Amino acid sequence: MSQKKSLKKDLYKHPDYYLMDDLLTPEHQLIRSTLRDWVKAEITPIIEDFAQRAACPKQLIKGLGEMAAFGPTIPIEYGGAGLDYISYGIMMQEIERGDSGIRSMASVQGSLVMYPIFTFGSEEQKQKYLPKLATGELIGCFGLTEPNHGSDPSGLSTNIKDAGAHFILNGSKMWISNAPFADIAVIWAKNENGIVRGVIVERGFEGFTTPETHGKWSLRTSATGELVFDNVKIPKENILPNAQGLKAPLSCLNQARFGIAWGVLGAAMDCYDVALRYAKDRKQFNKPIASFQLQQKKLAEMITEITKAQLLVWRLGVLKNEGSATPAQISMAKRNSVETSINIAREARQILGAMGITSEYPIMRHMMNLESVITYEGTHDIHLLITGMDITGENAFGG
Ligand code: TGC
Ligand code: FAD
Repeated sequence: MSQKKSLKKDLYKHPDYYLMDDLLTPEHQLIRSTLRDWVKAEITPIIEDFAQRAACPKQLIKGLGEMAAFGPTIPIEYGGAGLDYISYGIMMQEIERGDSGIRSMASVQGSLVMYPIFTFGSEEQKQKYLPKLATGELIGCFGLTEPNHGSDPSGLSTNIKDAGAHFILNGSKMWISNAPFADIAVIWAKNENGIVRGVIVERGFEGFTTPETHGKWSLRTSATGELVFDNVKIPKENILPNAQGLKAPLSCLNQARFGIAWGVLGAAMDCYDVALRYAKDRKQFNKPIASFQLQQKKLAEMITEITKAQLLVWRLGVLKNEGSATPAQISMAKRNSVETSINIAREARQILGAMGITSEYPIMRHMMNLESVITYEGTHDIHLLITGMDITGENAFGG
């Protein structure tokens, strides 16, 4: 794989219009500056090249582990960093400032693989998998979505049957991040009674394959694939003993959606930061384009929306630390942050004119990435319906 590095200087400095830094502890600020330096040194110089080639920069895995980006809130005794949720949010924000595909790799590992093993797993499963997942020695993926069930996972048809000495798993999953190279997969399947259970499937189990999905114009640095189970024998000790029902996988989504709500604002701030600098520098009609009212309107609206979203995710972080954040509050933040970010990316791209469509600048890559983020972990529409149901008490999902 190419190790081609760009010589461009990464000048990123995050906007902080309402002095949000005053709300962070010195530890939060240290985490942020450490991650930021790492992103500038390791992600920025290579990411455009990998995105152009639709390749996953797996060499970043070790560093992500060293930065504690895998499972930062998991207790230290299991290899995690034992940090609070604002630290987790800050980490995802810095990484996604670099690239949403790399943040995906980290948030799937921490929120969708380590979290369910930590929350629903046996002590043996925690000891066996969590420390290796924390360092990146093992990479995991999370299989909920199926070819015929995306927004409505309750209809999933992947199934496990008790065969005495072991379980037998059949079915398939689609659109799974990290699938093509994951060492383990946390899979959600129905048992004979139609109850959703979680199982840990290891690469190498006979009948388990992970074909890669090609041709994505979005999230090109993240490897996506299918998971196919053809009479796969699952050892009894690989079932998650404490996960029963759809609530278990949906509760994992809360963790990942929280990370996304913070994370995508990193992409938005990068777009704003680049566009502001470009607008001050670029002259047309003998004046910097930043002096034109139409460009100021774009930039002023961007910083307003970023500031509102920063406040919202910070408050959500406080509620999450207190253990009182509701799934519906997390949905609102995921939806708001992604909408804010995708709109900012689109406006920032226009400020750069033709330069905005090139890989000289990160904006078009962020913009394309966000088209996945607005769909995965619950689509934009689904999160709106979750808010609608929460405030009215009426379920508008149908079914
Ligand atoms: P519903 O009857 O509402 O719920 C079933 C049970 O689950 C509970 N529940 C939740 N619990 C915790 N957290 C949540 N977020 C929860 N949402 C629901 C609910 O209270 C109920 O509990 P109980 O005790 O009554 O049994 O289920 P439903 O079938 O009507 O569906 C509701 C809906 C549509 C909101 C849900 O299915 C949904 O969220 N759909 C979207 C699917 C989705 O987000 N998929 C994501 C797949 S993973 C992914 O995209 C990874 S991207 C990775 C990357 O970053 O690269
Ligand atoms: P559908 O559910 O078919 O929805 C299509 C459209 O219909 C959407 O606009 C939706 O909002 C709308 N719609 C659906 N139901 C309703 C309704 N009741 N009312 C109004 N509108 C509705 N999944 C995993 O399990 N693990 C992963 O690691 C993972 N990674 C992913 C990575 C990428 C790059 C992508 C793109 C997806 C990934 N997903 C993953 C899958 C993702 O969670 C699903 O794509 C998502 O939940 C939506 O499902 P769907 O694509 O089948 O769309």
